[in-house]
Amino acid sequence: MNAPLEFTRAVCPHDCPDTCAMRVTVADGKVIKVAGDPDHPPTQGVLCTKVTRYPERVHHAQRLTTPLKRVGRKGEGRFEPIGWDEALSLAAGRLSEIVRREPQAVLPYSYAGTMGLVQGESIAQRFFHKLGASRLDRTICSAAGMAGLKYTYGAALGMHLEFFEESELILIWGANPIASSLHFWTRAQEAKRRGARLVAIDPYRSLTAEKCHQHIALRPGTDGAFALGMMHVLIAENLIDHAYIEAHTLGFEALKARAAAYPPARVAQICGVDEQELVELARLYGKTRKSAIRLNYGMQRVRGGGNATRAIACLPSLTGAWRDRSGGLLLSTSGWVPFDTAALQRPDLIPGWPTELPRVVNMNAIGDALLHEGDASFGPKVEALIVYNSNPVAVAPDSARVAAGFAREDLFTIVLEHFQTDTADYADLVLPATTQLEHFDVHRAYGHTYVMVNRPAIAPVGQARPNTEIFRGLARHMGLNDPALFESDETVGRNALRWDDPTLEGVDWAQLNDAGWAKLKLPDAPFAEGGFRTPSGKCEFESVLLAREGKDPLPDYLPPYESHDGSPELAARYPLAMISPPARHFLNSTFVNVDSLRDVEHEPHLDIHPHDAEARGIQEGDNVRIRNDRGAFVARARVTDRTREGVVVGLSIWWKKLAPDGCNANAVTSQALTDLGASATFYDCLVEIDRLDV
Ligand SMILES: Nc1nc2c(c(=O)[nH]1)N[C@H]1C(S)=C(S)[C@@H](COP(=O)(O)OP(=O)(O)OC[C@H]3O[C@@H](n4cnc5c(=O)[nH]c(N)nc54)[C@H](O)[C@@H]3O)O[C@H]1N2
Ligand SMILES: Nc1nc2c(c(=O)[nH]1)N[C@H]1C(S)=C(S)[C@@H](COP(=O)(O)OP(=O)(O)OC[C@H]3O[C@@H](n4cnc5c(=O)[nH]c(N)nc54)[C@H](O)[C@@H]3O)O[C@H]1N2
Ligand code: SF4
Ligand SMILES: [Mo]
Repeated sequence: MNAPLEFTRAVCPHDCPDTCAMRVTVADGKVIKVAGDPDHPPTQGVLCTKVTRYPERVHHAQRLTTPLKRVGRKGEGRFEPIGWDEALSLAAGRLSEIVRREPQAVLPYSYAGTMGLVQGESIAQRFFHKLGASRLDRTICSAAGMAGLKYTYGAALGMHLEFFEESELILIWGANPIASSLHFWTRAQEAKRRGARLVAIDPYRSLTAEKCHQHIALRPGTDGAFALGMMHVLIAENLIDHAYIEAHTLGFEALKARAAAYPPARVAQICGVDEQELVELARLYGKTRKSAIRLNYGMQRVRGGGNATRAIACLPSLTGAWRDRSGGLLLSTSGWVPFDTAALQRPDLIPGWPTELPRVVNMNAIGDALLHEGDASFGPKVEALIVYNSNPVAVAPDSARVAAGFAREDLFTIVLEHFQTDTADYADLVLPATTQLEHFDVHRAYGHTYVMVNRPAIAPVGQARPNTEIFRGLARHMGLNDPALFESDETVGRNALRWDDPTLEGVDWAQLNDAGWAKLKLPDAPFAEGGFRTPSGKCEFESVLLAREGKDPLPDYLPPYESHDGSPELAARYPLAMISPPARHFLNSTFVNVDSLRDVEHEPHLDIHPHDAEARGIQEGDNVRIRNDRGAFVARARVTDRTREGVVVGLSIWWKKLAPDGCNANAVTSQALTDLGASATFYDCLVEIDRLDV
């Protein structure tokens, strides 16, 4: 007899701008199907391929179901099951001993394995704050772009997803929405059907770029110059909105002088693009009223990523594109959400608050941090590391250093996970965590303007526990008794939002829980009448805050650290620029162990231009070694003009232990940081390639 079906509303937890509403079908306590909710406007009833396979991930034979204690060497992956009580006592004992001597020797490491506000940084942060642990700067993804927006608009604010359908021109810039933001792509296609022109600006002919009317393949890391070149043309040809500039911007004369230094001929040379193509794009942009930019994070993973974001963010304010709801720019909408960070994370629990705060460690330099012996400027050596919602041994740059750090025998490492990842292999203790379908959460999005609630659809698999419950358990075993550490998930979630904010007018907690989502009340065209959140209230071409910090207040082009312009000697040894953007069927390193998805991606590939391949005797299907001074990894060559000459592309991020040589693209990426935001520079990476004779 068929088991009765149950249905639950859930939210896709992944680090993706779309934050879809899901409907989960359960039979006999097992998830049998997840589908997109047809009633949620951004989702429109559709999930991406990856998440459609959620039941396979949740009920995977290799889900971690009990706490595990390491019995082999670090990295070897040999563990034996232990009970929760034993695991928590063991962890509490070690952590208490370290905290008594030096609280800052404890370091959390986490990112966006789940974007949930509750299972992300709520009880976890409160716990680390209470201990006085080191703080982590969570900058691995978007910090340069976020800083660029902050200095220019005052916050991470942008256009509504929905109105791209009405745009007449869409620049899809450093973005590959077919892979990484499907629900934006649906809108772009609708715009295309209505006659809009789509232009991709990307060094690689991505799945998206090949479906646009035009593809401008600039060199990686040269977007700042490209945007300044567009400004040059817009200003020289008077394709700008003087009234908008006068009323709603700051520093036009200074920006004009800066853009004057970027004539199209110079820019064409920097970017490796056709001069005429740049000029014509600028004209088209200036003359089209409803012109929209879908910027995404692919263009800011380089040294000048923050400045480039600023330069691009100035464009719609120069042309007055903001006047229409279908004009402007979208990088992130997260700043619209009335999010109460202090209530959620309780920084006031820090013992020295607010004057004596623990040191901050930038997550992009986790390799160096773990290998540091400690000194006056770095602070104490890291002795305990607690990893949740992240897989740093696979995703963090300069992987050999990261793995060496994790391999330290005197480092006590706890990993909260669904699976035995590359990182979990280095743990002393692995603690099994619930997935989104097993716990409660509240979500905001960075690609649309809804807040959402996720309800558990099934009981925890095995002995898995929500992150919050694990941190509560650690706190209890350490004898901590602050009530803030023991609040329920529902209470934490409710307090994550500022309910008195006008954007939530007419919505209350009960209603949000019941409906599953609520749209924030926002103007259709956010900056039609100005209203930027900068110190001046204007779009700051010339940034008041940057000037105050003693930095260049105007956007500029900074060549990549690793490029022919930025480091000619290095470029002589390592002439190819490598970028490693996401593979369509993985989400960062999540899903790599889901067989049906890994089967589609098949094996690690490296796309290389025919000229570069020929110069190295490489043919389609050859195994190649990609190397630089930091390390090397192996992939199967695909000889293709999808990539421009001088640029190689390794779609990512493979689990190292599922790759043929136990390495992935992060073997060669660097720990250097961006100009603004101290973000990662994954796509600022020179390499050389050799054919392997096998
Ligand atoms: N399927 C899938 N979806 C994902 C993810 C995933 O791993 N897989 N990851 C999620 C996460 S965490 C994020 S942050 C987003 C990332 O998604 P996006 O923000 O779209 O960023 P990327 O995919 O890194 O890069 C997008 C495009 O930028 C191009 N690019 C690289 N360097 C440059 C450059 O210097 N200039 C320009 N103009 N373009 C450049 C790349 O070739 C790529 O096609 O996607 C999210 N969605
Ligand atoms: N070479 C290269 N490297 C990159 C990038 C790139 O483009 N190229 N992209 C970078 C970017 S943009 C990002 S955002 C980072 C992403 O890096 P991460 O944030 O580390 O993302 P994932 O690799 O998806 O790993 C998330 C892990 O969290 C676990 N997880 C999910 N939900 C939960 C939960 O509720 N509880 C617990 N305890 N665990 C959970 C998952 O099982 C998964 O193993 O990678 C970066 N690394
Ligand atoms: S990964 Fe993105 S597109 Fe896919 S279901 Fe989740 S939110 Fe939607
Ligand atoms: Mo990301």
